[in-house]
Amino acid sequence: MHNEPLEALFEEIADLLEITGEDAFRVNSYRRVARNIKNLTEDIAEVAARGGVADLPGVGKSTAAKIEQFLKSGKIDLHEELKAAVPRGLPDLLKIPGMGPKKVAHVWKELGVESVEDLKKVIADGRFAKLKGMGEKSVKQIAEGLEFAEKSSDRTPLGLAWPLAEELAEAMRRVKSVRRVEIGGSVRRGCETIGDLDLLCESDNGPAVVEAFTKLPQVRRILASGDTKGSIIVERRDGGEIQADCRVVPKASFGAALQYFTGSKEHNVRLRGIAVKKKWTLNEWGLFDGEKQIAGADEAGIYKKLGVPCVPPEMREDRGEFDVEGDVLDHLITVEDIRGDLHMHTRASDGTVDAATMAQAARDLGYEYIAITDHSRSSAQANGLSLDRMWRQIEHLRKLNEKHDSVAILVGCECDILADGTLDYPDTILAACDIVVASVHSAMRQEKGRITQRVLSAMENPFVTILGHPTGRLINRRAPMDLDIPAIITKAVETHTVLEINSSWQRLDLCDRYVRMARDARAMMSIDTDSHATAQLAQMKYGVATARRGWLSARSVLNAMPLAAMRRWIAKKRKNA
Ligand code: DGT
Ligand code: CA
Ligand code: CA
Ligand code: ZN
Repeated sequence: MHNEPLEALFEEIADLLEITGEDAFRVNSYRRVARNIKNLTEDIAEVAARGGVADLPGVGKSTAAKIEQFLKSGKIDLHEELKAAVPRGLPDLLKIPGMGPKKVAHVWKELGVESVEDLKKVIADGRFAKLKGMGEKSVKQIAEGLEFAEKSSDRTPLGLAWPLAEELAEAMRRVKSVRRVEIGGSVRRGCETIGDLDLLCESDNGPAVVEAFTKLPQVRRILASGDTKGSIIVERRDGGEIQADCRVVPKASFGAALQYFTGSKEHNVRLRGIAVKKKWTLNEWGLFDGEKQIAGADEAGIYKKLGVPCVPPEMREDRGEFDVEGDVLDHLITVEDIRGDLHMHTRASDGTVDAATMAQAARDLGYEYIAITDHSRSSAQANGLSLDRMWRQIEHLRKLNEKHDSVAILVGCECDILADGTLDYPDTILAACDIVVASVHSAMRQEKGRITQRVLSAMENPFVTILGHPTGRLINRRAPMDLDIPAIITKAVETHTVLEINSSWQRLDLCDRYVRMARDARAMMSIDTDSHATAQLAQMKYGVATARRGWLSARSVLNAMPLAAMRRWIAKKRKNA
């Protein structure tokens, strides 16, 4: 797929143009092209092959030529020229929350800032704050953003890492002499970000397997190539890169190696401790009583022999998993438990297809029901629906539901929680919906007491079913809101309000630790994709992985309930209206 790197390239061109002071019209035209490429359902290379590039919305002759050049050479001249005209470290500043292209240009021209290091200096010595047009608030925000950017690493989000790991595993499965391939490490544990990919191959011919691994078409660079282990750098879908390790193990040790290289390190330390107490040793080759191997060919056999439950990978974090009751493991939520998706957008607001298309895609996934939850009127940047348009949307969705008998379409909205804690739609509209997702999209930097109170008061509304992406964080890009999470969880239980696990891999919000807290408090949760296109419905597995990391059982997931039970659950809160 060429779309994502090309989208990123056009975005970067727009950023660089803006930094160099190009007029807004030209900058925006590149941003529009980037967005259109992102929303394509077909690979841009295929569009080009059938001569369709010039017909794409917003693409004129010169842009079409740039796309053709990219497809031929992976580069665009304008991009190269712009990069040469702007200091190398400058685009990095754009990654700092609060630093848009205009501000970057400003500090570059006025203070000679050419890198993140330079920016830190001028913030520390106070010159940044004295700059014309820099409000006290934005200086504070940028200083905080800088701190966040330092902490949020270059780890790869799960949504980019997991498909890539599967692609590599699939390729290795086709290698002769490889009998079995499994993904280990943090991907198998479903962690929200990934340091590197870990693959295990069962084979008796290590060198041949390692050689095949280092010759995969995905390889950008080879880091190491030994008799039983290879390390490579592969390209990510977004143009970035990530390391992948491949280890070759014999059949008798495959389970032990899989257990060892799945981790986490902390979980493994505990497990080894349990073995030591029995006077055994556990390592990546097996479980041993003296010289004798007593387990190791399969993973479950090791746990069994040690007398502890076979903990699912997502729970292997040394968070009490060895003392877990069997019941927790029996009911741990799976993707198959999911019966519907309760948060998604259509073309009516900022989605890419209409509700009928979404319903069709949901049916193909085997869902019983979906809720269409487009944005409310204050989300202007997301084309939120005015009162008028929302009334018509309700009517439209009701009719559509009557026509569709294979998937129940619930009428919903994603209603903004405004800065003062009131809701963006009057109760008349909310009452006319079957389901309401309430979310914060603005004024996210209010201080803790205020923003918590704001969310709590929205949860009091009897028509608010689900609190959407509760903390508002974007992984590696935006810090969570400063919320009192225990207070939110308590209120959720008290008011019969559902807490969302937003499955979009950019969000995964609530995160695993908060899911665990909510679960322990017996709050109800929903796992939704917040899809803006049909393909995004498949992101459900990231939310489910997060739920499993929070030990969530299917019984505490609203959209694991059959339709009628789910409706009853929603109705219970509404009775208080
Ligand atoms: P990552 O890659 O940072 O997202 O996290 P992991 O968990 O995939 O870590 P990684 O790739 O360094 O190692 C994979 C697994 O191998 C890790 O979860 C546990 C195991 N492992 C690696 N190094 C050690 C070690 O020094 N001691 C122990 N007990 N286990 C280790
Ligand atoms: Ca790893
Ligand atoms: Ca590794
Ligand atoms: Zn939202």
